[in-house]
Order: sequence, then structure tokens, then C-alpha cells
Amino acid sequence: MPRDQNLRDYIPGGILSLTEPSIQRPSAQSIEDIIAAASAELESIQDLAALDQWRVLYLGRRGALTMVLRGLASIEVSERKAVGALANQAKTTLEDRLKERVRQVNEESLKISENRDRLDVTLPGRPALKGSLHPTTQIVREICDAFVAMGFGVVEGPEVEWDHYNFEMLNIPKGHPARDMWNTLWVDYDDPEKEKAMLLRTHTSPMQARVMESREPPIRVVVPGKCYRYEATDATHEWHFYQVEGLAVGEGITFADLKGTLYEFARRMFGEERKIRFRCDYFPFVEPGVDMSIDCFACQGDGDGCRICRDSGWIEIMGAGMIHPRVLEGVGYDVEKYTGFAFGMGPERIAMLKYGIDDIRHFYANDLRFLRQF
Ligand code: FA5
Repeated sequence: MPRDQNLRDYIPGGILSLTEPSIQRPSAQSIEDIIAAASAELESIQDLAALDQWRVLYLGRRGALTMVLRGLASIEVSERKAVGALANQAKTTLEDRLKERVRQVNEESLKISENRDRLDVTLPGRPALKGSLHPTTQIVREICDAFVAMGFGVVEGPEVEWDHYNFEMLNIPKGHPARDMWNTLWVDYDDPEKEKAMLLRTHTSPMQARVMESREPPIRVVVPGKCYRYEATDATHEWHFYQVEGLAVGEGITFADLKGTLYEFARRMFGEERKIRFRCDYFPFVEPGVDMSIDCFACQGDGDGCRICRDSGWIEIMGAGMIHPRVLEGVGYDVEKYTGFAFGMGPERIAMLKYGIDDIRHFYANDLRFLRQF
């Protein structure tokens, strides 16, 4: 880019004749003209780069004033002294004005950056991003609170479990057809039949034996925790989900206690108006065994064509029953003295009922639009 064109960007109305300097035949008038033009331009310059261009243009080696000084030799000796003094004076004047302008430009740019960076404490703050508890965590806590209010304690157990506690101690020996009910994710997949096979627990029931082994009746505990099953997912089935196990053991505990406890729980969770159904069910570690269902929130129990309850009008939320004497014997309890009940429920299914969620897969899809509603 030619030098003068560059300069015109910086200096509006710059003196184009000065961009191709040549040795001038100096006079007092030409020096006055240079001072006037240079001073006017100097005032309009706003940045240091343009000021340097200005310096080169007027005071540089081939600048306008330098050319005047070089031209002194071409004028009459009689005029030379006065014009020379004037030219030197002009040089000092322009140098001083340049210095002053540089100071001003520096000061102005400092002020601009100070204003830009200043912290305005009166501005409203940016709202902090707030997280919230996952809906499963909220419902697990709500379930536990309902049982704590009825005198139960809360304990937790391992998610990676031995076959021994997940099956054997629950009256489900190797080869027992009931093992098919829990599609197991084996950790020791090579040999699930070996003596101490390890798995991801398929339910929270292994904690029944672990708790009973570690303490004497009376026992009243709930056990919240995560479970895993190797199964296809649909609107009501996940391959990883939570359960809350319940266990009560003591003298003289009957099936009426089990029903009373679960009715009270359902009343607290769902209100008086929700319908509850107990049906006979089979779990090898309880006798008798039941499942407990709530009328479907989606079709209000009609069932007809409902994909949530699969036409039944009911959604099963837990299995329950009186603890099988073999389980009590297995942990060394006196079965003549002690009886008890146990139950295991799915918190996600309970949250679905409570909040009208139509698909269990929403819980773990990490979609914030879903999660932020809770
Ligand atoms: C059991 O797991 C028994 N351990 C429950 C039990 C405990 C019975 C104590 C008797 C005494 P079941 O497989 O039905 O049972 O599961 C219990 C509850 O867990 C179900 O009612 C349901 O609410 C929930 N659940 C089961 N499978 C899934 C799944 N794939 N996805 C989400 N929730 C599930």
C-alpha cells in the first residue's frame, strides 16, 4: 500500500503535496504554512501509530521541515540566518507539540480502558445456576421418610453382591427355576455356577440376610439402593433401577402387620383416594407372597388400550410377604420364636404414579427438560 494512502486513513485531509517530499526553497511563509498544516493535523490524530506517521511526515529524515532546513543553502546569505532560525524554531515547536499530543493520546486511551474495566457494583448480579436432586433421589427419600415415621431405620448394602446373598440365602439354590425370574448380570460370567460367583445385585433382598446376620430381632429397616437386570427396556422396565427393601422381624408379627404397614405407606404416598390391590405372588423367600399394585394413573384403572398398565388397569409397585422359615433358619434365628415380613418396591414406578410420568426411561436419559421439572 502506498505511503500516502496509508496516511490518509490516519489524517483526514492530510497534505498530499508533502507525501512526495523534495528539497524546498525555504521562506518564512512556507515555514508558517508547514507549522499551520502540521498543527491542525496533529489535533485530529487519535492514536500512537498515526502520531508516528505524522512525525515521519514532518520531522523525519525526508520530512517536510527537514527538507526546508536542507534547502537553506539555496537562499540568499542575508536571509539564510533569519529563515534558518525560524526553521529551527519550527522544528522545536513541532517536536514539543508532538510530545504533548502523545501524552494526551496516552492519557485518553488510559481513561477509556479504565472506564471499560471498571467494576460496576450497582449492576444486578448474574443468577447462579442451581442444581436439584434427581427425581429418583427425591422419591427414595420420601419413601424412606414414610417408613422412618413408622419406626423403621435406614441401611444400605453393596451393589456388587455374592450369589450367596442374592440367591442362596433367599432360598433360591443353584438350579432353582426361580433364578430365571432375575435376569442376572454376572461379574464372574465365565462360571456363574462356581461356589462364590459375583454379580450385580438383581434386587435389594440380599440385604435381608446381611441385616439379620448382623443383629438380633426386633428389626425394622428399609434398604434403598440400585439394582441391575439383564432385560429389555420398555415404558415400565429399565435395566438399572432402584428398589427400597423393607424388613421387619420380631415376636408375633403377622400378615395383618404387613398389610397395615403397606396400607399406611400407600396412604402417605398417594393419598386416601388411590386404590390398592394385593394379589398372591411367588417369591421363594416369602410364604405367603403377594404383589401390591396401585390403580393406573394414566387410564384411572380402566385399562382399555393403556400402554402404561398394559390393559390391566393396575401398576405393580412391589412384592412382599412373610419371611420364609428357611431364610430365618439360614441366619440362625429361632423360627418358633420369630416371624417377620419383607417387601421390595420400585421407586421409579412410584414416581411415575405420583407425577404421571409415562415412561421409566426418562429417568436416566439425562434430558434436562425432564429433570428440571422436579
Ligand atoms: C423383587 O425384586 C423382590 N426382591 C421383591 C420382594 C422383596 C418380594 C421382599 C418379597 C419380599 P420384583 O422383581 O417383582 O421383586 O421387583 C420388585 C419391584 O421392583 C417391582 O414391583 C417394580 O416396582 C420394581 N422393578 C422390578 N423390575 C424393574 C425394572 N426392570 N425396572 C424398574 N423397576 C423394576
